[in-house]
Amino acid sequence: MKSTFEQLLQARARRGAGYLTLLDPDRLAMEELERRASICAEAGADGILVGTSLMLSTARNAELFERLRALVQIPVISFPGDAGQVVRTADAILYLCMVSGRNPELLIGQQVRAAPLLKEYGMEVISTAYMLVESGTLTSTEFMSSTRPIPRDKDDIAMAHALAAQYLGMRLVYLETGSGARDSVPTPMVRAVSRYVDLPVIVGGGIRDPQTARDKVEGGAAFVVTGTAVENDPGRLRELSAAVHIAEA
Ligand code: 1GP
Repeated sequence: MKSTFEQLLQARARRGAGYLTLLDPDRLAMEELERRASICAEAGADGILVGTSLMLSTARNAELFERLRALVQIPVISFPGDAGQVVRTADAILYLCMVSGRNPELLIGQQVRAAPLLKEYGMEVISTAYMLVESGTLTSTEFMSSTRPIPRDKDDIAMAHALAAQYLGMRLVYLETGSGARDSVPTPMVRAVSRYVDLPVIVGGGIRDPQTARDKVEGGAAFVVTGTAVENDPGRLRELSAAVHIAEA
């Protein structure tokens, strides 16, 4: 049985890049979240992330993972805003370290709280360098993390953070402008970081149309994430998926 990380890397190798969709456990009714997850899977997503900057209900969160795993064949992966979102019912967890910021709680504090639980649950842990980039608006991610994002035109800063993460042994770099962001991560920054480090780069935040998604892949993104589009425009997910899966075009 392949690990979730291996499945994701295989999807990327086979399809040119991987497409991940994000569900916020609090934003929609449970049945609607299930419906959206099915649409994501049918549209060709390679995995579903579940998480939020500020979670309103732990019980709903745990139930959602169980329900989605029973419903779809693709991995259902925890993308937690903090240790309170850790569940035993995920296929894997993106173990996020917010390397772009200097908030010790998000660099090591929350990870220490989560670690014993993850061991107890036997969870697959995917160590991920989470990097917040200026988005044009104040996103929940920026507000809740109490960190400053990387300036949009400072590719060198992004590159150095990503390389530090690689040397620290992390396995993924996540370039993020935040859910609902006005602007996505600049493609030149995606390109600069992807070329500079050996780690696969995930890009998310503010990606609402196929052309923008394709731009990130052409810039070197290994995975593209959309969240708001799943909520607001589920009819578009097939197009988004096709745009990301560049090897299938
Ligand atoms: C996940 O922030 C993304 O990293 C999702 O962003 O909701 O803007 O697609 P959107």
